[in-house]
Parts: sequence; structure tokens; C-alpha cells
Amino acid sequence: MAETTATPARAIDLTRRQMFGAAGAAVALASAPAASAGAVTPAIPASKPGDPRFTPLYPRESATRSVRDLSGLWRFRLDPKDIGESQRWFDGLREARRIPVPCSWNDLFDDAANYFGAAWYETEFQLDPAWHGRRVHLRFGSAVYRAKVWLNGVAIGEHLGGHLPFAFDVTGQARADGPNRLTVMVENKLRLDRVPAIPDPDTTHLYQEDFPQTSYDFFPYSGLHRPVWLHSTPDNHIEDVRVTTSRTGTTGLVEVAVRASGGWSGPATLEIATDGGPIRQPLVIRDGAGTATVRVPAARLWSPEHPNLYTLTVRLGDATPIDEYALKIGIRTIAVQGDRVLLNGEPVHLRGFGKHEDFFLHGRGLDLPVIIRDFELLKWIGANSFRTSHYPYSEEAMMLADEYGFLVIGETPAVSLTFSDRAEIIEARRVQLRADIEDLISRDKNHPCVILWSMANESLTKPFHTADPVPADSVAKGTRFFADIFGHARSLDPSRPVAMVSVQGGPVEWVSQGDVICANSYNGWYAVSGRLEDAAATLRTEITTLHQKCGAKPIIVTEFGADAMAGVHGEPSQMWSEDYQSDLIAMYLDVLGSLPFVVGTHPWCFADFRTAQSIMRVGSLNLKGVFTRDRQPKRAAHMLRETWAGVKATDWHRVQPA
Ligand code: BDP
Repeated sequence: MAETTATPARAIDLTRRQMFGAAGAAVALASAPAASAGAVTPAIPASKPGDPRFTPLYPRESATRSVRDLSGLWRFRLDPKDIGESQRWFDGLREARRIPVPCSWNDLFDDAANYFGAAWYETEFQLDPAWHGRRVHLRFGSAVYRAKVWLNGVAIGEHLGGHLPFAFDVTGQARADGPNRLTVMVENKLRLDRVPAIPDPDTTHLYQEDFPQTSYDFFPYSGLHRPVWLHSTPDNHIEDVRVTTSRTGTTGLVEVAVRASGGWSGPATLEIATDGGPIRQPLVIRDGAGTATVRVPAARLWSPEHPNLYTLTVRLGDATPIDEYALKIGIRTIAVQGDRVLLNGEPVHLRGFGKHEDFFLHGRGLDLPVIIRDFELLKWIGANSFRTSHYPYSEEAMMLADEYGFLVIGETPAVSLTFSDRAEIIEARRVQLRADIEDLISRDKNHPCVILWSMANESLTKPFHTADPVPADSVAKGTRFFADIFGHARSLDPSRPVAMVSVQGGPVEWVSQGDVICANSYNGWYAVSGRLEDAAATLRTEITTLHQKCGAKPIIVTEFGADAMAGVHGEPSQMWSEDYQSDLIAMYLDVLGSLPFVVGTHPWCFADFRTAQSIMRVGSLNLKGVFTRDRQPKRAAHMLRETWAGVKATDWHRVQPA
């Protein structure tokens, strides 16, 4: 969108609708008593991100590790009166119906369509007898937005913030002698102090109310959106692995930092499998930490054209490993030099889209077929990149992006942060966003596909849909906020550039703090509507001015586009038709293609997606997809394919049989 200066059609006086409450990233509850019967080893407190016991590693099987996916049909009950905890629903969920995990609840049940309050999930599991004497971890891929977890009726911890994993060490709390009852309360209350948030009714007079009212343009799908796993590790185990790659000549340098549990000390080995056989590098772990570099001669670098991956195996111990963990890595470098982005030392241009995790019925629940289909279509259209707008995507999507060779801009959930809001609310969001960044970088740091972190999308000096003036201190508040946020991200990951995505007309003081300038631009749609010649001239001036104001930095235009109702055509083209969308995107590619400092173009967006009900959104859908929600190409998709992949519509041989 563009920051609006329009006069409201009607001003709505809102009363204070939301209670302000404390925010925080994750809360580990005080050590819960170990289950009396069948306890294997003494309980240790639940873990949280940032806690030295937190294990950010994706659960994987190895010679020393087992994984059990608890996905499936769980029991489910809404709790609109918030009585579940006082009535001890964690002792056994009555009057429950079935829900698949992972899935959003909103599109399954009519009474839950616009429900964002507390909902309870319950399942049972047996502990594998082979896990006796081992550590047992319980890991959630994502719960939107807050989750509180009970095991056998005992609270083990909470997590705040959607789209990112959290884990608990449940050794000793999971019984070996009978079924274990796992209960999770999830709520997605639309609150001021969350990231993302709703507009502040104390400082905002909206002239357009959407339902549900959010400050962002996608439906607030709720629930356990990703798998829940149990996994077992040895008592002394690998807690984290951090990989940073560089090269000297043709040799790849893979620097690996290992963190072992409980301050373990001893010998370890790193091994990288290559065509010429395994390359091994010994490593000493002291007080739980050790770092070494593996040299890979004649390294096959990772790039979109050749997404070469190596398997790195980390082993603790001598001949018989105490613990073993393997992951895929890519050897590549990423750097910003002047107004270029260099991948492996060569300038790179990003062609792709902003996307959403969004599909029929399951909402934002993990759907592996949709990920594969989307990635196939990205290849079909000639894209090499996407942004995880407007929140971190699933770990499975990131692994597949490594394999497909997509250049990914990894985004936090901070969409439409508004700096006209009250100071204590902004502060609560800052605390939450810092925690989200820690979790995100901790989770995705080893993916070669991630070449840029986006701290936020379209931060605002005042909300959309208000004619209130911009408060005098709004820009300064945001400037301080982002100085802190950028500093935090850079200290956590010095190996990647950091950016934020600006709204058209947004403050230069914010976006210019990035290493790369990411800008959303809606000429021809929200601004200069329907007039492509004028929109082209405005666009050229806008982006050239932005480049001058931000200094010699590369620019990625991270959003531009038009809504198009599939099947609507117009000659000459007009707004809402497939033809206008295609012409507008072609115009952007033309203008931006002539500006040498523009290093990326991401039309908004990949596919149509679900939004709130709004006078702006036909059928509660944002129709700016170049594919429909069921992934069929609109005219713009064919135009992009011709432009990006060089495949013409006249080429009827274009589908090659396998
Ligand atoms: C931008 C947002 C994006 C919206 C898009 C639009 O970044 O989330 O969906 O505009 O309005 O404001 O289509």
C-alpha cells in the first residue's frame, strides 16, 4: 500500500477495545515435579529460545537420535470464556471434537471462522521403550500466537510469538509406563502489544473497519500450524551447530561452531561428504563449545543455477560417537558492495515474489504438496527468489528452498508496526520482536538460501485508513526502534545483510538503516491508479530519489502489483483485469530494469490469498496473485514466464515429459 493522505469516508470513534498486557518471548515455568511413576531421569526445567538448554536444531534421525512426529488427529475444544485453565481442562479434555495437526482451525469449523480466543488441543503418546535412559524433547514447529503446554496435567512452559519453533526437555516428565497426555492451549487474541498488532483505538480513528480488524492485509489464521515432534537424544548431546562459509581460491572454508549440552567437554569430529570421499576435521569441545574449520578443495558452490549441497555430520566422542547430527549445508558467500549484491563474488539479480503460507481449508497449516507445487511454479516462471512475507515460513520450506536454489529474504512477523501508538505498546513490541529475531536467526542461520534478513514490512508513522495527522515524534520513535533492532540482528548474524521493507512514502530514516534498501511501491494501483504512463514516470522518480537519499545502496523492489480477478479482461486494459495486472507488472520490470542499482524485482504477489472481510477485498481475497489461490496462472504469469524464463506462449512444446 501507499501511506494514505485520503480524507475518511466516515470517521469511526473507537473505544478502547483491548487491554494492554505484558509481552515477552517465551516463558519457562518453574521446574515442574517429575511424574512419579515411570520417571526415567530427573526432570530439568522447560527450555526456551535464548536459554542455553534450548535446542534450535530441526529434529533428525541419526545413529544416536530418534524422531517421532505427533501430527495427526488431536482433540480440540474452543474456550471462549477462558475457563479452561481454572477448570483444569489439562486433566482431560471433555466435549472435544477432532482437529488435524498441523492446521489452522478457522476454515474447518463455522463457529471458529472468526475465533481467535483460547482453544485447547489434546493428544496421547506412548514413550518408545528404546528411549529409556535418554533425553526426551518435545518440539513445536509453530503455534500462533501463544501456547501453554501441559504434560500429564503438569504445566511445562509457554511460548509467545507465532511462526517459530519452541521446545521443552521433558525427560522424566514423560512416563515410560503408560500413555502420556499432552495438552496445549493456543490463543491468537488480536492485541495491541503483539507482533503483528491491531490498530491502537486510543490513538487511531479508522475510517475503514475490516473484520477481523488487523493492521495487516492477511487473515489471522490461528492454531498449531506446524508439526509437533518428540525426539530423543543421548544425555550428552549436540545442542546447536552454526555454519559459516567462505572460500579462498577454489577451496571452500566451512567454519563450524558446535554447542554441546551441559557444558560437556571432549573430542568431536566434523565430516563433510564430498565426491572425493569424506573430509574429516577433529574438534575439541570445552565447556560445551568448540569451533573448527573444514577445508573443502575444489568446492562446488551453492547458487540458484547450481544449488549444490553437502552433508555435514557432527559427532561427539571418539570412535563410537556419543551423539551424531547431520545437516545439509551450502558453500556460498553473500556480500553487499556499493549498490550491488554479490553472491559468490558475482552480482546477482533477484527475480521472484512475496508469498504467503495460505491455502484452502488448512489456512496456514503446513502443507508439503503446496510447498512443492509453489516451488515448481517458481521454477516454471523463471523465478530465483522469494520473500517469506510477512513471517518466517516452515522449516520444511526453507530446506526445500536450499535444494531448489531460491534466494530467500527471511522476514520477521513485524508487519505494519505503527509508531503513532503509545510508548509502552511500542516498547512491548520491541521486546517481542527482539525475541522473534533471536528465534528466527537461531532457526534459519544455516540455510544457504537465506541471503538477507528483513526486520519488518511496511512500518508506519500512522495506521492505514486514518486521516489523523502523523504525530511529530513518530519518525524519531521509529528511528530509535530500528537502530536497536538492526543492531540486534547484526550482532546475532554478522554474516548476512539486514534490511527492512519500506512502505511507499515511508521515512527514509528507517529504511536507510538497512544494508539493502527494500521498497514496496504501488504506482498504477493505490497511487496514480489506472494510468500506467503516469505511473511509470512517478515510479522512476520515486526509486531514483530513494536511491539518492539512501546513499549508494542496492534496491530491491519487494512489492508492486495490481488485483486481478481471474477471467476478467479488458482491451484497453483496465484495473482489476488480468490484462491490467500484466501490463502494470511489465511496466515495473521495464522501468526498474533500466535502473542499474535495482538488484531485485518481486511482484506482489505469488498467489491470491485470504484476507479479512473488507470493502477492498472481493471474497475476502487479495487478488494480486499472478497465480490464483488454487495455483492456476493468470495472464501476468505467462508474461513473466516469457520475460524471466524466455518461454513464449507460442511454444506449445513447453511441457517436457519427464
Ligand atoms: C502492502 C503489504 C501487503 C499487502 C499489499 C496489498 O505489504 O501485505 O497485501 O500491500 O495491499 O501494503 O495488496
